[in-house]
Amino acid sequence: MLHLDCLPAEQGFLGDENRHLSGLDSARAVVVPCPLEASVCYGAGTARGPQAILEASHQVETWDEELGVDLGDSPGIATLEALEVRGSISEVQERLTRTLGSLLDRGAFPLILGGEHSLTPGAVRAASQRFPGLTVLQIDAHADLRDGYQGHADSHASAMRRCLDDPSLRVVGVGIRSMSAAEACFAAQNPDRVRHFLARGRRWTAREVLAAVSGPVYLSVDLDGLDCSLLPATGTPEPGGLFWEETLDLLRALFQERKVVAADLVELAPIPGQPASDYLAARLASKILAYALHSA
Ligand SMILES: [Mn+2]
Repeated sequence: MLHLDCLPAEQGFLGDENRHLSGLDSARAVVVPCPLEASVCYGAGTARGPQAILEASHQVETWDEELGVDLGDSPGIATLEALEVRGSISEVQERLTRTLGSLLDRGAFPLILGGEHSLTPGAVRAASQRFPGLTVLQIDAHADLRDGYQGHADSHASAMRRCLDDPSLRVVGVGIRSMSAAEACFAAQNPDRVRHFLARGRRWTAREVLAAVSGPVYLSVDLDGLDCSLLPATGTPEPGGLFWEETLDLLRALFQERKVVAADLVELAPIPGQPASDYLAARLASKILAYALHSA
C-alpha cells in the first residue's frame, strides 16, 4: 500500500479540536490538500487555497448543530501533507489517482482541497476504477466541458470533459450559469451523459437533482458555484449562484440517499484581509465530512 505522510493534528483540518486522531489507518475521513495552480486564466491564487482552508478550519466548531455529532470524536479526521504539484497537470493528476486509490482501498472517505479544478479528473479516475457506473455531481458556475482551453487539454475549463473521456461516466452539473456555444452543443448532443440544472430561475429541487443521479457518486464542488456575494475569493466569480442553505439541503439529501465515495472542494483563491470566503470553504468542508461520516 502506498505510503502517505500526515500533518500533525494541530496543522491539519480542524486543528487541535481533532483530538482523537490516532493516525491514517484508523481515520474514516482523510483530507488531501492539493495546491495545484497551472491553468487559471483570470484571478490567480488558488495555490494558496488548501492552506487557507486548513487555517480557517481551526475556527470551525467540531460540533455539528444540525446532525448532533462531533467531528472531533474518535477516530478523527486525518490530513495528508500537501500533494506535490510540480510537473505537468497530467503528472499531478496521476499522483492524485494513486493517492486517492490508496485512501479508497483503506476504506476512507477522501476530501481533496484545491487548488484548481483540473485536479478532478485524476481523482475521479481512482474512484471510477473502484466504483463502476460512477456519476460526478458537479456544483459549479461553469460547465467545464471545453475540449481544451488556451492550449491545455487538461485546463480547469475542461475538467468535466476530461472526466467524460471515461465512457462509463456521467456528469450532473448544478448551479451552472456560464458556458460557451461549443459546450452547450456538447451537452445537448450527449443527454445520456451530461445533465445540467442551471442556476437561472432555479426550476429544480434537490429531489429532481437526485433523480438524475444513479449509482455511486463523486462530488466535485467548485466554490464559484456558490453566489459570488457569499464567496468572492475565486478566480472567476459569477453572480447568480447557489446560496448556503440550498447548497446544504442538496448535499444533505445527496449523502443520505446516494453512496458518495469521495469529494473535492476546489478553486478557492484567498483574498488577503478578507477571511469570509476561506471560512465558508472550511465550513462547507466540515459539513461535507459530517454528512459523509454520519448519514447512513
Ligand atoms: Mn467553475
